[in-house]
Amino acid sequence: MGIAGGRTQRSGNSMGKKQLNIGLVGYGFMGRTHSNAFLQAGRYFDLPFEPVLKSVCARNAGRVQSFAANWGYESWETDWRRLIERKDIDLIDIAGPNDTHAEIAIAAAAAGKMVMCEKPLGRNAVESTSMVDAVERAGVANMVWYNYRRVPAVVLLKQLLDEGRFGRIFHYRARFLQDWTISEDLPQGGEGLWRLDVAVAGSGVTGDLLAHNIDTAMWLNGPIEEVTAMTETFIKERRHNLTGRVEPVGIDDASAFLCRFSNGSLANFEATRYARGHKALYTLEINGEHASAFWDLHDLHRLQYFDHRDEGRTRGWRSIHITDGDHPYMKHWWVPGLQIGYEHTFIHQFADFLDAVGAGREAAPTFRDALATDLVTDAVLKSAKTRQWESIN
Ligand code: SOE
Repeated sequence: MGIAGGRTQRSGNSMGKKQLNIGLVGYGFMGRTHSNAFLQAGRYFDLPFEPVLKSVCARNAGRVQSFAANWGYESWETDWRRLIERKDIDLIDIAGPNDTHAEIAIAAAAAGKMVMCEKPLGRNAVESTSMVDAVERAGVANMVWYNYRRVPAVVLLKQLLDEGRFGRIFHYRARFLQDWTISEDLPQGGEGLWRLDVAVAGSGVTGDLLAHNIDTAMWLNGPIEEVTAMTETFIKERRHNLTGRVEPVGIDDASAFLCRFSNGSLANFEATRYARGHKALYTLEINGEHASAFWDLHDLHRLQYFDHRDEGRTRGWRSIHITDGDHPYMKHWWVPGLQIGYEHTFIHQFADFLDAVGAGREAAPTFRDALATDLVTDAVLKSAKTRQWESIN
């Protein structure tokens, strides 16, 4: 039969490139999305560095070891301090629960590492400010994983807005609807459920879901000036997984706010984990003088676009299928007509981060950009308490 064999280099694309050694902290849902991005980015994008999955860190030795084996990390650690001390790590990526972000990011920056952090940056703007100070003082590259900025349809919308096609903007509206915490029997705290524990998460849907809506909104439509909000905690007590006791619930289960952007447009935002039937329904709509657009995460490869300047008889909402080579990012993927999904947003974000680092540019959203989002979420939570309009500092 005589089929000849051969040796494989690590990756054709990355041969001869400087290696960039990654140390990941956390191996939950986000640890997996980030690891997939580290593995895939160099296969589809011409990166300035060769990403190397050097080490992964988490407290449970058995599980971190099998995570490392599954994703191809060269080594594993159980103490993040040890990971940061390692001379062979260039980039620390933080994918653990929100209460771990600040301490790890600050220590990583002080050690001169690049830092990437899962959203939200801190549990509140005070914590985030200390993280911004740390990376800026150290002068290290930094970025926060607000991945929905990297959906091709959302990037196309950004391009259309920047080209001025919408004219003056009047309205922006966004929602993030889920239904996974409706049961009273669901405990709070511990692995997988730390999002319900206010001490760990910082807040409920405001920091977890609205933060995404706000990050995208400010990227597309500019700064928010003032907000008025309401929040609700529908289930007031839940058993805590770590103490075994029934304890008060401190997070917001639902959160909605009205706001005014600096460009004069009016907006409303809503997030909840109590919208039965909706699993991760992130929607946004923008209405301008000449055009409107609508996007929906459950149909993420489409942008709905209406342009009033179209000829009257055929004017209507266009459903643009974002799969062509001239659409953002799409030339790196399959052939026109074939879609990509959620995981690709992380791959795009990591490729953009490396490009920026290679070119000596900032990689957005930076820690400072993410702090701007936390200032809005803090104001939303404050306004829900004071029942007053709150301005954003
Ligand atoms: C919560 O369920 C969650 O996983 C968020 O934490 C993510 O940021 C969001 O993208 C999807 O929903």
